[in-house]
Order: sequence, then C-alpha cells, then structure tokens
Amino acid sequence: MITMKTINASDLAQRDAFFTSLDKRTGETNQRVTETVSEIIRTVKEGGDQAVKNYTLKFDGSLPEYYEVPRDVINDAMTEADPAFVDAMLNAIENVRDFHQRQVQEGFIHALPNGVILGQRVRGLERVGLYVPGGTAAYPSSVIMNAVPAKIAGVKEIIMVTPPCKDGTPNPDILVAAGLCGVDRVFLSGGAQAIAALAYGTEEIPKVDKIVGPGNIFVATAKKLLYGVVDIDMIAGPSEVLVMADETADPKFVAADLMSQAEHDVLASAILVTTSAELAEKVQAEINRQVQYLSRKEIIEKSMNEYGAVLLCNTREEATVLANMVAPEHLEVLMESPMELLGALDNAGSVFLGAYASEPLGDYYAGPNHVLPTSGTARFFSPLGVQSFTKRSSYTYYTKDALHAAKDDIVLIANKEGLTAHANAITVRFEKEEK
Ligand code: HSO
Ligand code: ZN
Repeated sequence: MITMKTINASDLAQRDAFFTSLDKRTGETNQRVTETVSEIIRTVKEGGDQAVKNYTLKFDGSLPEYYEVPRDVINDAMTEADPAFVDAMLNAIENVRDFHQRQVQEGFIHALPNGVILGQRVRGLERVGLYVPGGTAAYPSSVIMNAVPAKIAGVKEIIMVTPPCKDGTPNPDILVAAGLCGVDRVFLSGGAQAIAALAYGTEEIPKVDKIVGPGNIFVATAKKLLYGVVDIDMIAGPSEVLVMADETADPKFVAADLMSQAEHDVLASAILVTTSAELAEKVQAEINRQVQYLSRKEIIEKSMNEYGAVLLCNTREEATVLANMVAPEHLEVLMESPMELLGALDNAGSVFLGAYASEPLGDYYAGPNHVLPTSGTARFFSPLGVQSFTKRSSYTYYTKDALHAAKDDIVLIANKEGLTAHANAITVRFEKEEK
C-alpha cells in the first residue's frame, strides 16, 4: 500500500518540516567511502592499467574477456540488435541532435575603429570520458544524452568506460548506443578505478579533459575528488519529479508520471502539488491500482512511502511558488493553460507542459537533455548540453597607438596593486619616444 504523506502548504510548520525532510534525502558525504575512493585513486595513479585490473578482479570477481572492446564487437552488436530498437534509437538520436544543434554558440569578433581587435572563441573539448554504470542502471538513452551534445560541441574523442556484465561481456544495448552515437573507444572497467584511469590516463586508457555520466556513490565520490584534475559534469542525485496539477488533470496520468520517476531509486522523490484535494485522493487510489502491474513495484512503494508527498495549496500562484522552492529536476504542469505558467517557473531542470508531455517522453525522445540538476540545484545549475562540452577563450590585438592611449590608466592600476613588473611591461614599450 502506498500512502504519500499530505502536507497542507498553508500551514507553515508543516511546510517547513517538509522542506527540511527534502534536504535530508541527499547530500551527506560518507567519510568511509571517501577514504576508500582516495586510496583507489592513488593506486590507479601510480599503478595504471594493472591497478585498474586488480580492482576489477577484487570487486567483480573476474576479468572481462577484453579490456578495450574491439571495434568489430561494437559493429556486431549493432547488426545483431533488434532492428526496431535500432530504429527507435536512431529516431531518438535525431530528435536529441536537432534540439542540441540549436544550443551551438558562436564566438564573436569585435573590431574597433582604432584598430583594436577583441574576440571570443568557442572550442569543443579535445577528449571526454563517458561513464556508463552497469546492472539495471545501464541506460542506452543516457549514452545518447551525453554523446550527442559532445559530438555537436566538436569533441574529438569520446572514451566510454563501463563495467562488464556478470559473465564478463559488454552490455549489448550499451554497445549499440555507443556505436550509433559515434563513441570512439569503449573500455570494460567500472567504479572509482575507471574514473581515476580517465582522469590521469593509463598506458591504455587515454587521459580525458572532462568526465560525464552517472554512477554509484563510489563513482560520484571519485568524480568529486578528481574535479580540478579534470572537469566533471554535475553529480546527479536520485531522480525527482514534481507534478503541478489542478482539478482538470487526469488522475491516471498524474499517478503514472509520479511513479515513472519513483521506479528509478528508493531515494527518488515524487511530489504532487495540487489545488484540488479531490484530485489528490484520486491520484493516491490510481497509484495503488497501477503499481500492481509494474515490475519495480517494491522500489516504487519504498520511494513513494518515504519521499512521496502531496502538497495541497489554494491557488495556481501558490503552486508555482512551491514548485520554485523545491526546484525539481523534472517539473510537469498538468493544469489549465499550462503555457501561461511557464514564465513564472524559474527553478526546474526541465519543464513538461500539458497532459501529453509525460516525463518519460523527455527521458527518451523529445530532444531536451535528460541529464538535469537534482536536489534543488536547478536554482543555479543547467541541464547538460552542448555548452557542457565546450570552453571559451578570448583574444586581444592592440595597436601601438591604442596601447599608448591606455598606458597611464594601466600603470596607475598596476602600481596600486604593487605590481611594478606589470607597469613596466607597458612603459618599456614607449621608453624611446619618452626619453
Ligand atoms: N529520468 C532519468 C533518466 C532516465 N530515465 C534514463 C530513463 N532512462 C534522469 O533524468
Ligand atoms: Zn527516467
């Protein structure tokens, strides 16, 4: 039986208690995991591939057939795959590509009348590492969401690392996704050791500039500890969905969408914000009806009983304020005239508008990225995108006259900072004329 707790949002004490409980869901770092991961990182930095393989043996019990997946194995996976799956993936890739193509940022050049030229260039990162978890969290769709924007950004080489299946072979669906998205190399290695290998490089695994992709607590901790040695994407917390719904919403849809995220993780959070107590009741009943036929029933029950919540409020405006306070990863608006509310929704990783923009549509297909900020970080973080795989650099060209005109200001500021070598670098260029 699933019972989402009901919070009367007008009751400030209830509301505060709810937000405090949200904060507790994630965020704590585990000291023991940090120590273990630090040790793994040190060992891989010194021992390279041999250390990575030792850890694979230690944690997985055996070594896979090969360390790097040969190209023909990737090609075979593609030809042997269910053609309908390949077609569906190709359609999804096309939509994701089309959306992300629009994110491409051009550099600019600013030529001033005095001959000065200033500019900014946008360049793709040279090499990116993509972590794909093993087991039930090995999602081909996540390969698309990471690899497609990287390619559009101009990343020259994508190196995937992923743990092998129990029998030591690569996950065929992941290989299909890798092949279709143009991943360059795939290594069968997982955990913190694979992250360390990507960050420092080994004899076989090339050192990358950025590591992206979700992973368990060991992978997430390794990424955090290695940030600075490499760039990383955001650290994804458990999935979240917040559905704003009024009396016009279909309780069947609301229930189904809440559970679509709850099935990810016992720590997932599914929240209903509604102006209709009647709808809330119907949604609870629908959840208990539909969950019976879902394969991840137990996970859904756990996450919804623990972290599920119904926030009852009086107006659409109040619902908007609550959604902004939660700043969820996914925000669905199943209310009358949903587009009218969009402008007021400031904090959400991705907004799904109307009865037919169900969240899984975004997970797989519509085009926007499904790698999104979680745990309230949508207040300041953005979805993964083309920008995540680029860097900007600026350039400056000055003429002698233009520098001469700027000289006194620069020297003054440099001297204020006590940096006489800075001042000297400017004045030395005009010494002859001034003597
Ligand atoms: N909803 C997840 C992504 C995902 N769902 C992958 C299914 N496969 C986080 O946005
Ligand atoms: Zn999902």
